[in-house]
Amino acid sequence: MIWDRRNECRAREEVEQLQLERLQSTLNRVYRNVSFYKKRFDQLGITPDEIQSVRDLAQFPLTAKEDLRESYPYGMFALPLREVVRIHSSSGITGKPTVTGYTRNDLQHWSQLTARVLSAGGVTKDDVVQISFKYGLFTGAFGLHHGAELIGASVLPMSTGNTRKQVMIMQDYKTTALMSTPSYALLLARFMEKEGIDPKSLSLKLGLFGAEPWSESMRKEIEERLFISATDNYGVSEVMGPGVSAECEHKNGLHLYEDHFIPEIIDPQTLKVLPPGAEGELVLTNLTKEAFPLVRYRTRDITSLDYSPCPCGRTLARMKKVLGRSDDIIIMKGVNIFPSQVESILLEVEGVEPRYQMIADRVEGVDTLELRVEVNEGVFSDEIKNLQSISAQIETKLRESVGVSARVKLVAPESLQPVDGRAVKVIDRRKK
Ligand code: DLL
Repeated sequence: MIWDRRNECRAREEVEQLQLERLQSTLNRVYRNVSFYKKRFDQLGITPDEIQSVRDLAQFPLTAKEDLRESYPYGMFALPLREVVRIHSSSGITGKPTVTGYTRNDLQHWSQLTARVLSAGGVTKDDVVQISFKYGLFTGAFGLHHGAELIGASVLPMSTGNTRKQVMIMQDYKTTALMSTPSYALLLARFMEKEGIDPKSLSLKLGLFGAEPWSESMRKEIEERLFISATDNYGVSEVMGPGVSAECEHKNGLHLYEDHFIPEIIDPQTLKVLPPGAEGELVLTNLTKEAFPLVRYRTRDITSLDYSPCPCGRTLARMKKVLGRSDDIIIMKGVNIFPSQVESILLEVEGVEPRYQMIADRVEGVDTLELRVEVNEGVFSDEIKNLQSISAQIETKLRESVGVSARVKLVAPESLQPVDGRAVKVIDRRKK
């Protein structure tokens, strides 16, 4: 179902006209109220009035996560805290967290956006939605929670952890839609298999997953093991949280809510804007945010944009499924390794789960790569011979299909600790 037909199905010229008007007002606001932007614009000798078309945005400076860290915590807010009614922050796996604020209007927009996500994923007011994202400073749970209530679904604010209880609630309260990270969905599937619970005995029919990259093979695995239809949704806390883009029933790219965000794809090296279809880094500009609007924010996520019509009727640009962040790619002796490549390999190996962590290090000047992989419960207590054969299989597949040598270390089920319910897939100690 389309939640907001007027805004999700506009003609392209209308989308661009609306974006232009909102962009002019956003640029004026940040120029007046955020000293960081005033300084940047002045240095480049540009003023917000120079915007004549959406494409002129490319003349404006990019904003990076480091800029937000320098203004930590409230330096880049465009309004005084008096006007701010909610504060969230990102987990800060890679340093100090970044802080984001919302006015009352911002929260209303956010709920509308996540209601679009849920509707695109098939949720209606007849559904019982279990939100298994962490409630707290992380944007995931609260953002989706309000959208689900707006739709009129019955919301179970479960948060993360306590898998046994999650499954019990799912059985007893007849959950029909699960919202979580894809890796948590797989963990639930594994738990049910271990406990002899048949997923077909549940009422679950939909899974709306996001907050971390997951491949098509992972989607297939989750759909087959939980007997559900799984869709992807994407968001970034600095620009809003969940509610930036989401897949519809066609599962062919995520519709990006262009009436609230302008997407651009840039070459991460030259920083030049790339044409539709080209793969590069996603850059987002807020169009409606009052408390904390960002101009050309570098997400570091690698994707491409497709403006062709979708059979669902939405006219919004679609972004390709994000398979990795530019800073999650490990480069070993010149070979780029995406976490999604490792995930696909692990899904082919019997006895292990696609729950893993890549650790790159430099020992006496030589780069080393260790791949820690969680094995299934049954396999963990198996003979050493079997474990060795599993490690060897993974090492061979990595060498043959990715072209890198890694030391594979099999670890106990659930021993790789997530942060905010999200798997930490890459640790690069060489960067220190
Ligand atoms: O993860 C917001 C969110 C919550 C989105 C729940 C969807 C569902 P952050 O904590 O700021 O915000 O993390 C943002 O997570 O730059 C991507 O690298 C990654 N990410 C988020 N969604 C997806 C996705 C939330 N669907 C960062 N596919 C982003 C791939 C994703 N990566």
